[in-house]
Amino acid sequence: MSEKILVLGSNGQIGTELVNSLRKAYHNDNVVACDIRRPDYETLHAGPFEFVNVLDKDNLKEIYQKYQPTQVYLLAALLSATGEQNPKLAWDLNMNGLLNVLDFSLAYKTAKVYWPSSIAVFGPNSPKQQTPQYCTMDPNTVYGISKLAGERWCEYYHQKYQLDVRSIRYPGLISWKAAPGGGTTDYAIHIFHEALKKGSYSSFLSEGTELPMMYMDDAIRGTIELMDAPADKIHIRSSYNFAGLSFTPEILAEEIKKHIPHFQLNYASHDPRQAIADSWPASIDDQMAQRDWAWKPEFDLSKLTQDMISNLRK
Ligand code: AKB
Repeated sequence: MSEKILVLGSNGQIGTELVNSLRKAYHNDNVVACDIRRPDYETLHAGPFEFVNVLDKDNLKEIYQKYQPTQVYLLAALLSATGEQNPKLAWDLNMNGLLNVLDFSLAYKTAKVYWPSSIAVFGPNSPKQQTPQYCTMDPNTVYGISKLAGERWCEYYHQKYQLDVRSIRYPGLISWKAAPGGGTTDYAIHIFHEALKKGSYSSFLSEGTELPMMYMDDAIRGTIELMDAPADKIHIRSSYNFAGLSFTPEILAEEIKKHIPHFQLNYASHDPRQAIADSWPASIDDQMAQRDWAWKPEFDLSKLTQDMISNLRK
């Protein structure tokens, strides 16, 4: 069967790279980039693009009718830091966007749906180190609350209606192609840009703040591997824990210094993102992703740093 894939929220940090990878795998014409904003020139001219607002049911219906998608990736969301600035909008977009897509995917018999969750589903009472798949979850950001509720909806649609919906709890994603979208982990991207531009960076997260992170190449490969896995291997229909590496700002700075010896890291005081980071895990136990679909990251800190710096220098 030939695939027709919709990527909703295609202009963001993940969407930009996911569309490229899916177009390589499934041919440009079969992957429809969809966003409320016009994409960059390359994405726009490489394959189909549609203006889509996931909160507009008429708009979504038109797109499902036109393309009859076999796979839908829903990436449109407000992240942790921007979500705190506009909690009601974050809830509306993250929750009603998901419910709309789950409903239309059922109605139009979409074979597979992908929706990202996040380490933000964990909270201050979740275990900090090697946070397991199942444990206390008490998120205290609207983003985390919407992701946890979304996970429950995904499992519900799978159990009640047999919708093949799959999901990953992303850690902070590090990439150079597209700008990050208002998250708590964004310091780990800004630091590279500022190191190259100014030779110094003032981190909004404090020394010792250890968070789970992953290079975008690993995240995209893992996402496509999960979507390609046979349905009977997918035992978790809420969302999979998914690990790459963990580091603190000072550990990352030491690695950057190997390439930019004069680089200096400073710390800004009193940033609201610190409280969010403090409520999140430091590292993640992803043994279920390893077991079910053979997940294995390829980028350690040294490889990630080298790749970021060489690409940003170009
Ligand atoms: C954020 O910081 O909000 C995101 C995430 C971890 O989901 N990068």
